[in-house]
Amino acid sequence: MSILRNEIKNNLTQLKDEIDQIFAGGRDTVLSEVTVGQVYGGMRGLTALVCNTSFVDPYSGLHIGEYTVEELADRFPEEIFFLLCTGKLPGPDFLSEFRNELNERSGVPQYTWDMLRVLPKDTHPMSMLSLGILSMEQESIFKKNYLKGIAKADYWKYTLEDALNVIAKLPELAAGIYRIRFCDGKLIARDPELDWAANLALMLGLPGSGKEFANLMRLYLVLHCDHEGGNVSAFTSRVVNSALSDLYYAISAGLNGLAGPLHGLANQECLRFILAIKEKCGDDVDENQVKQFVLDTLDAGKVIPGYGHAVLRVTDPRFKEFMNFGKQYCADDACYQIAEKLFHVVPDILKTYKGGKVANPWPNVDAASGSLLYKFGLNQFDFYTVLFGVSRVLGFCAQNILAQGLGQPIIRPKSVTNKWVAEKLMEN
Ligand code: NMX
Ligand code: MLT
Repeated sequence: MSILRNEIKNNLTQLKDEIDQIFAGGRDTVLSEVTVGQVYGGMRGLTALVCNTSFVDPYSGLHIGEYTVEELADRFPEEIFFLLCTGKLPGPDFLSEFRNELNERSGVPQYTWDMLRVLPKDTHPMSMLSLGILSMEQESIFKKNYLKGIAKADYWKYTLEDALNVIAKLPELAAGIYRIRFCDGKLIARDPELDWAANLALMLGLPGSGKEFANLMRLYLVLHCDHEGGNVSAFTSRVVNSALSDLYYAISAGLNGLAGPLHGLANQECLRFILAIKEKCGDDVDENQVKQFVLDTLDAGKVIPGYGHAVLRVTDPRFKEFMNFGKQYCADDACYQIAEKLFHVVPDILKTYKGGKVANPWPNVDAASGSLLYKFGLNQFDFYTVLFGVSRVLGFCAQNILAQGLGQPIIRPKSVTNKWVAEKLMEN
């Protein structure tokens, strides 16, 4: 942990210097103007946040530090967490130090399991994940120390403690939710010799899952880790933590946002969509049939899951990485092939749909991942967003650690009424 903590400290020093220079260069410089359309339109395109863990370029996608998705796809999620927090990839000693750290902090409390086991049988796994994290809130190191009195400059250190405690328990918690909700409820013990993703793969206990599935989990947990600061879940988590609600509250809140079908739940919707095509048209469905299915879906007033994005204006590089994995391991799989066919037909349809209103007709991260999980026997779609959540917690943690380290204030933008806007228009 000392390697990580020292490097976060160095990163914070550098970020603070950069901010000092920015402020010296013009604290009052206008970065972005806001239109009436943006105020009523989900603040799309409004530049009003700083997030130093990652950046999404509309045309080249996610960048973490200096790296693109393509450059990070072979890494371990643990290394990505280090990168999110420090701006650089770790040296050779980090992984073993971090594994020891997580081993020491692992172990979901019995009261969390007891609580999860008494929930109604049809509770959504995302509710279970969010509740599972929230149930451990009273363990927060930040909260305990805040009550005793700590210096603002040290908030990030206690936030880091909470982050490590949650990250250590996450694979166990997620896999346990799967076993309780969809299997016989018997939990599988973690293996202290394995990495974070391989442990998750092990504890899910899918019959016949081997190295390839562990590799898919590793890729999955890398690709979903962070997507700058304005996406629903990360922003929610940051807003909650900005009130100094500890990370357990902030993570649970962020996960609640991720559970929406326009955000993280789209991955389960994508597989449902693919299976509906398969059921209607069979395994050998041709592109014309896929096209018709898409048009019928749009005519019914529904969105095409896995397509479109608030920021991206190209095919999501994360989608490309999943498709590359699929080409290698699932090329003959009917669901993977339907995902490919959708990629061939959907963008052209969305380009002209609603008079070209869809800002981005290209696939996002969710369009392919479900078909790969399904191929490996993970056929409970309700569980897919939990995997997204396990990975995205890395981003929530890193964003909040850095924000605390930079002493960022409570987030509280100004809202106005229709009357106020109308009067403003009259003035112009
Ligand atoms: N299928 C049909 N219509 C769409 C789609 C789509 N995939 N994407 C956008 N539109 C519509 C959108 O509903 C809106 O229509 P209206 O004005 O009638 O309400 C219009 O196009 C303009 O929306 P955009 O500005 O293109 O998109 P916005 O930034 O508001 O929303 C998404 C972005 C991602 C919410 C939207 O593209 C969508 O609903 N996609 C499908 C769901 C999805 O894949 N979500 C996952 C996103 C990634 N993630 O994991 O979080
Ligand atoms: C994400 O990964 O959070 C999604 O692509 C949504 C977003 O960035 O708005």
